[in-house]
Amino acid sequence: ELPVIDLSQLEAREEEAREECKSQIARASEEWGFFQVVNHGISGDILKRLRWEEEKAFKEPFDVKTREENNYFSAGAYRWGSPTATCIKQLSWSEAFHIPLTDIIASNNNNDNNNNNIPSNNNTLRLIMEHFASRVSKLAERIAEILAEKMGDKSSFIKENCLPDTCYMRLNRYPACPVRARCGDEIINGLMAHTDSDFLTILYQDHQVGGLQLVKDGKWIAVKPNPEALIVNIGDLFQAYSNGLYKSVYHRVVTNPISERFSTAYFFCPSSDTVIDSFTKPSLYRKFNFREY
Ligand code: AKG
Repeated sequence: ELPVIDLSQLEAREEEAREECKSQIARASEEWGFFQVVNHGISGDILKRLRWEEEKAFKEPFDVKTREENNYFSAGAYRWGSPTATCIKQLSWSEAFHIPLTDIIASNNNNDNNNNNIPSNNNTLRLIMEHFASRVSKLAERIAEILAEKMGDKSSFIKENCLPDTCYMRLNRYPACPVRARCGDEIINGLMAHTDSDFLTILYQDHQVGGLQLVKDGKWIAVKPNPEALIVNIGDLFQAYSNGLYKSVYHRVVTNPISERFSTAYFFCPSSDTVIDSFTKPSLYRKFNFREY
């Protein structure tokens, strides 16, 4: 079973309990690349309201979601299917709003919206997203800080580079998929197998409808929905920064024939021109500057 870590232990009076909690986080990141956290400090009320608003946004007609001038967020946030898929294996049976955090923060702090082209409809969704983002970004920072500390990194590299204006949120909806189409051994996925390219991701997944699976010891394992928990996973950049210590593992979402499913992901990442150098040497990875390519 995917480890469940009680974050209230980080505030425990005994240092031993605090250190044990940090060790659990590091161990899970090494062995699984994924873990669940409970007592994470984000209230059930915020999560419930977020889900409610998210459902409402996805229920809008397709032409409203795709119309740029009438979108919830800036142009291009709404995505559906897999435009480049050439076979079932590459298809994602889902729709999403992929939103830079700057869209959420800027639009709410700027009532007349003069600085950007974000329309002012649906402020409740953006407001609740801002509440969620402000809390979840602190949680991401804290977990990253613990992981850095556990690998002996005393620098402030992650903190300096993963800022609210470089992070993203993604709202996902997976419609029920009654078709069990096949492509060789593959069936239709809600989200095709992938690793995340960020430092780390915090995911609020559906309380009832499962579907998230991850690779552990070469096998796909299903993550059971836990209403109390948020899911944390290591991204490619943390794997590179930790020189392979923490694992960025493949995960996917399988479809459900009867029920739709929702999830919300927070991607904790630096800007795309940040060069990641591994903390220990020799480095397993080549330094890569996106700007030079
Ligand atoms: C993503 O948005 O990258 C995910 O992996 C979402 C996973 C989920 O919906 O459970």
